[in-house]
Amino acid sequence: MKITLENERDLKLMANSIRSDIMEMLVEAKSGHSAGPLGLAEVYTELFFREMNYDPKNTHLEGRDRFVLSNGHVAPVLYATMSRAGFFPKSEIMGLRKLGSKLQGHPSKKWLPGIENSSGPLGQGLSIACGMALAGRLDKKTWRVYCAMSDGEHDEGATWESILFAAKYKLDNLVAIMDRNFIQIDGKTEDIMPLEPLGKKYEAFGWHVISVDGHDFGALRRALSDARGTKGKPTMIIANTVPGKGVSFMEHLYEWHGKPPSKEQAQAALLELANERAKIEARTDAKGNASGGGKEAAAHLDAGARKGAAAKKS
Ligand SMILES: Cc1ncc(C[n+]2csc(CCOP(=O)(O)OP(=O)(O)O)c2C)c(N)n1
Ligand SMILES: [Mg+2]
Repeated sequence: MKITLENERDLKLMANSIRSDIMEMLVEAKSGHSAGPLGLAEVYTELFFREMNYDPKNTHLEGRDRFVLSNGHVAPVLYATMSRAGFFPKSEIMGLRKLGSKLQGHPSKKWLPGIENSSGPLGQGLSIACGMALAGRLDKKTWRVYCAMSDGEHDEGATWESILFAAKYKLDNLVAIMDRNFIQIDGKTEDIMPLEPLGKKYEAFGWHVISVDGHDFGALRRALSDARGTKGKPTMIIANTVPGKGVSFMEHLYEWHGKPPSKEQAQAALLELANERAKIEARTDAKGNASGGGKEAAAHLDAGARKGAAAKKS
């Protein structure tokens, strides 16, 4: 059964837990990507704990929505989210990048149930998502396709071919969510290969475009609902995110694109995330509840950021 979180406070706690998991996985693996995954915690929480229809225990469920990850290097955020969502036990996340593990450095559908497409080479996900969306339409299915992409992979020509294709076939069962964090592997996107005005380019190609703060659950919710109601066009949600979000010494720096934290840096990051968690926990929601619903999810919120304090001593 899918775990659904409706309460903003529970969603924020989940994103915070996912960030802590990412730091724990990366310091254990001693390699991997920090900035992109940290910046995507809210987007993945919104997609997996509110928006998409799926069953983590029945990954071949015919009517499931299809999640296609294009920028496979952000695997840590996907794995942390999937383990919290119940696809596999949290204890397995420490297998990241280890030989024989389900959690390869880039997601592999061969090894991890629930992965729809293997990824790593950038610029391929949108074309895979287009094919799935067209197939779903031809088969008169009601499931939708969610394609997670990055800004840097717009340097790949194949991305633009699939943008054309999706518009031509009016794939309104397809929504792409772009991690617009303005960084790529070795610099800022606008220095390496300027992309702006990116939203206008998509519009000119025939897409419905929505630009949102990628850390705002309300805005993400509205954008996804807008996409569901849009007919005759694919939708691009440009999620403006802060790379490295939540770990102050990583934020906005492309140098953290593909680097894991050292042991000391991970301890500092986990402490910062634990402090943020305490602040979220202290807040009440609009209705004055300390926490609404999300009991099953709360069971998953055990280790994660709470380990921050413990990490201080090791
Ligand atoms: C086809 C291809 N070319 C190059 C790479 C190497 N590469 C891995 S990540 C990356 C940067 C892409 O930018 P973006 O996805 O925006 O990175 P982020 O925001 O996560 O730092 C590059 C060039 C790749 N994976 N695939
Ligand atoms: Mg980027």
